[in-house]
Amino acid sequence: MKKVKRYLRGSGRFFAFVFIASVIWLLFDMAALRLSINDANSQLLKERVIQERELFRQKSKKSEMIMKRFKSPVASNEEDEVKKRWDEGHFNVYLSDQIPIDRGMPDVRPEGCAQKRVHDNLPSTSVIFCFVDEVWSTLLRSVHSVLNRSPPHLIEEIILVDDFSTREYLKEPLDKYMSQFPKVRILRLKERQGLIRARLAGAAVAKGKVLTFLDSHVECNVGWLEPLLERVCLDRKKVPCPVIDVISDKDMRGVFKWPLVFGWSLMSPDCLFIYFCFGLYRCPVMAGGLFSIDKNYFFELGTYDRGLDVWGGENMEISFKIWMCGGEIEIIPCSRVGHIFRGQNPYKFPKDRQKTVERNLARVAEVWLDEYKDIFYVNNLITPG
Ligand SMILES: [Mn+2]
Repeated sequence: MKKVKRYLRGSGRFFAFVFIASVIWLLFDMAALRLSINDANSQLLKERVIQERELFRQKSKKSEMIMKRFKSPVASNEEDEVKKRWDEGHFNVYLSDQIPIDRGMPDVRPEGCAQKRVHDNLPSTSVIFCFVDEVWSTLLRSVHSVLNRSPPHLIEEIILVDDFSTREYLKEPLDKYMSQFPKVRILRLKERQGLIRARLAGAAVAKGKVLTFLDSHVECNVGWLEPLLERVCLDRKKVPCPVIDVISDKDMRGVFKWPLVFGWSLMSPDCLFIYFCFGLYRCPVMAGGLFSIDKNYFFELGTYDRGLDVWGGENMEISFKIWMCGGEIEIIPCSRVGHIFRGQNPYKFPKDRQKTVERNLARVAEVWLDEYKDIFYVNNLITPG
């Protein structure tokens, strides 16, 4: 006892006080966290997972039959049709049109995601899809996957930004089709703006507390939204991205290579450490197509650079801004969104594609890379200015 008392003299007393205060603080924190997690929401998600499995069982048969037919040698007339329609979207449009727009999907989340509890006070989000001349069936499948696989109270609205499409079915027929869904709004741009400014037009009218940007040729899987919103809810400067299925998610994270080209790379040991502790990957840069961000934080960052044209470099720009302005980019393994990867951009660039992308990248390098911009120019072989 005397020994203990000796330790509690002088600075020992101070450390004992700090220790006890920290323990009490930790207990309070844990109690608060426990209170903020509501069983009702977790129950809701569990029920949806069961429904999804049932839907998958019922609807996947048809999709599987169609897919199987395409894996085996298809009839020559079908092959002709596939080729004929390929250029409409630079993927198998003929096949896409035959697959149900609300097909079931297997739950591909890692084990443990289904058991995770969901926060009670998640913010609602505006989901923003930008498109130009998107294929009808893929656009609809993207929208239906959000409507069917998100808790309605977390979806403030779905904003479809039409970047001056030319295809007739994307005009009145699309308006008519979407009028059945009160949460879906269509925003028509008066002239071609490109992905970057189209996203900004969507963000400008969005009402949700969080913005979720998605490509218009995706399929969201069960439970995709909650883990993204949870990260933003915990820290408004976190910018979570779902795992983009098709790409191996096991050990990959987004990185950039010179000259500012996006790629996937194996995780370094420090990243693996974070993954094992927190169940998420931190990335230097995002792929760009799919992410959630707190709306106010997006505007605080100065949104995207409006001077970037059409497509290219915007993912680098927003990523550098996020990391350099106190934020973090994370990939959340429990959130899964499938995406059609196409060999090339299916739409036209108003000017030369390569020049547009190069100009965008140079702009990003000039603004954000300081002395490292030289590495960019050396690798890109374009002259500054
Ligand atoms: Mn895409």
